[in-house]
Amino acid sequence: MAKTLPERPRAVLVGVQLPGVTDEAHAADLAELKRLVHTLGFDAVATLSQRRQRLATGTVLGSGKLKELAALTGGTGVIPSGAQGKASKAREKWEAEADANPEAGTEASGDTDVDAEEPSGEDDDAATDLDLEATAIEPGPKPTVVVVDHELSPGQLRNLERATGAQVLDRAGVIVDIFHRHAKSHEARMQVEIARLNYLAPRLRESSGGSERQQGRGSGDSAVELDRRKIRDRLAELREGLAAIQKDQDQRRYARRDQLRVALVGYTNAGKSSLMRALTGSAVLVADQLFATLDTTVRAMQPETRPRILVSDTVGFIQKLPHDLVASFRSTLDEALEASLLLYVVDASDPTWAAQLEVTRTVLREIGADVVPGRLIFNKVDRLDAAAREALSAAHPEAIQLSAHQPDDVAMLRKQVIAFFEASMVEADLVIPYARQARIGEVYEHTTVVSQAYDETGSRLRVRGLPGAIARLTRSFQE
Ligand SMILES: Nc1nc2c(ncn2[C@@H]2O[C@H](COP(=O)(O)OP(=O)(O)OP(=O)(O)O)[C@@H](O)[C@H]2O)c(=O)[nH]1
Ligand SMILES: [Mg+2]
Repeated sequence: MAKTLPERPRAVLVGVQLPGVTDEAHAADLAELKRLVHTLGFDAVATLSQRRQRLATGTVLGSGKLKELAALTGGTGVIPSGAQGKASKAREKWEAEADANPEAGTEASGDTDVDAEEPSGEDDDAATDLDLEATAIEPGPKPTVVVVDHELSPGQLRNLERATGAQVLDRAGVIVDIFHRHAKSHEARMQVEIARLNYLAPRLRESSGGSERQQGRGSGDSAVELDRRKIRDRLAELREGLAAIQKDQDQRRYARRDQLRVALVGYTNAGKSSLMRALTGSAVLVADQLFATLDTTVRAMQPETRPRILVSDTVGFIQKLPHDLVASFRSTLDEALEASLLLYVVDASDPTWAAQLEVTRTVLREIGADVVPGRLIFNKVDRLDAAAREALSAAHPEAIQLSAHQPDDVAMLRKQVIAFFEASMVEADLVIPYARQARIGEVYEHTTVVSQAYDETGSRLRVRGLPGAIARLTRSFQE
């Protein structure tokens, strides 16, 4: 779907293995970052990894490793001290204040700033820095992008850019950019723009052209301040627009409240959209990339049941999802909150599936959706051998194993979903007065009609449905 660009930018990945992070978890983190970077359209041509007690405050990496990184990208490997460094620190301080109080913080001056150069010793303890591997790089032009697997402060980001001469992105920045590219609906685009502006605002700086800088820092800061104000206005505008859309959706959701709803939730790339397609016959996007889906789609399960069962496809999760993004997709996830059944879709062929499931559970717990009944679905078992499948069912006998690509498996899942709803249904009698026969369709929409008889008051229906739906129908026909 994405156009192939003539030349993909080359990127170096940077990761620090902190105490308590196992080799496997660290490697999996970097492998996932590589996929994210690839989804964004870059080629990851080298990975620089270092074991440290903590992230270096100035540049994440120790000075030796930083030089190694700069050698790959053609940078100096040091953070220039002096005017530029000071200005940057001043801005950093000012921005930190502005973050704490968005309405204030224009008057900070650079006079009392310390040098931007990282204090030697403390963060550069050679004894605690271990090179995990020699840096191998694929042959070709010098990489122009550095992607760090940690959240960078605006100051760290700038220091790294100065030292490497490359464009620097952190993990959150990569994810925000992917969301920005993949958002399709008006709503998703607004949500992503809010997250993006929130992410970018503290990272704003004057253009590196130098003209502003020559005019003195004061004018540079006010240019930034102007941009900031624009961002604040735009954010207010977006929030207003979003609130209007969401009101609309709340109404639509309210209209669906009596329907049987099941939501597909899980880590990105687990196969949610594939299952959505298979269960509903809808043409939602399926792609071997991260965050292919950003919009919630709701479709009736096919072949259609009476009453219909609605299936929703939702945005995928990832570890270290930027907080703003989670917040902005909260309304999308309301879909999951309102479902009567959650299908936790797991890519069983991914060795890190358990950690991925934990991430999913954590986010859903945060929005309060953990009280919704759920079933664990091991997808992609076509990639497992018999022994692995057996081990999986021994450890998780309650889970459903399937492949979204296997029609028989999907038919079995459909039956299980129907059985779930059947189990929570009750039988009741509804009397529809002759004067209200025109609305009899509502009964068929929300319940299964077992039998129908007529008497002097109207038609008498024996129905099966969810207790809530039956209560509402009874009330509505009595009024
Ligand atoms: N082998 C195999 N591949 C599968 C299966 N289900 C999905 N896939 C593949 O996995 C990739 C991701 O599938 P999607 O359905 O887009 O995953 P998703 O969970 O919707 O991902 P996001 O929308 O990015 O969160 C695609 O390349 C699918 O073809 C399966 O059962 N077996
Ligand atoms: Mg999807």
